[in-house]
Amino acid sequence: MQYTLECGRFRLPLDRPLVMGILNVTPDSFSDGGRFNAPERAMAHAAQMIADGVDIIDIGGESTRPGSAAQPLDEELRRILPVLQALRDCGKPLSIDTCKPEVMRAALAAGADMINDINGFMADGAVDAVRNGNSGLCIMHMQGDPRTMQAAPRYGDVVAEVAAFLRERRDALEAAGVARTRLCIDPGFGFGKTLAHNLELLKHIGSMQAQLDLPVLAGLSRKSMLGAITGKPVQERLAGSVAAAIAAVARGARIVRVHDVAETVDALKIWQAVNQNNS
Ligand code: HH2
Repeated sequence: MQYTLECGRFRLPLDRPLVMGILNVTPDSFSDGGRFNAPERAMAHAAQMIADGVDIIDIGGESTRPGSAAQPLDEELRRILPVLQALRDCGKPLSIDTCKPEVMRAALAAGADMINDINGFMADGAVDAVRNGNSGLCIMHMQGDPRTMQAAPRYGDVVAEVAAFLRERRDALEAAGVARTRLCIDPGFGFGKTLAHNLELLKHIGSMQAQLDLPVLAGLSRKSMLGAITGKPVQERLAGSVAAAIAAVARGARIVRVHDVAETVDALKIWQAVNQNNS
């Protein structure tokens, strides 16, 4: 299936897998908290990601790692807006990772190209905040909330339940007037899921994408499911993260959200070269 993602100032053909680079401007994100929260350091990190071949930059001002607390609105805006403004003309689409409708509105007014909502635009006012214009929208599934989601994730059929949620949110956004070409979906790896749930979802990316007729974005980078498989702490999950990105793309994912852009871009180039020469 050929997809194109409307993404604010950009139209992104998804005929090759795209790399969304993570720019966390938080003091407490699970793998890089505190490293890029000063605006100059965030800018330098963004410049490096661009040099490394990133396709979309995802700016986050609130950590959503398991157990993290929500940020006050003012603080999230204070973290995000200067970086968004400074990067506005960097030539790459800028995504904002937020669940708050007020942050969505402010970010779009300041020129963000995409909104990435781990809460699937469920907050009161979230759909209204994004319905106009042509920003890209990523709808993610999460069971529970970041404070409690890893306590006891439970599903009857994880793939069917995640797909049903994403379908309901797709339909809600479309009913509000959002064109389908603005949407992508994300099963939300690690967001209220055990290792077995995550693996089941990873295996079914292709069928979910076909059923919902929307491109899948997959975020596996450095996550604890990789630690559970390899036994490695968060700083030693580079190889696992690259392998997971390739596994997701091989199952059909069109966008991968990663910390390690250079390594992922190289791995995807190899994967693509081999795939283009299938005989
Ligand atoms: N994962 C994280 C945050 N946002 N958005 C999408 N669409 N998909 C994901 O899998 C996803 C996401 C968590 O990772 P990270 O940003 O590195 O950490 P933190 O939430 O601690 O800032």
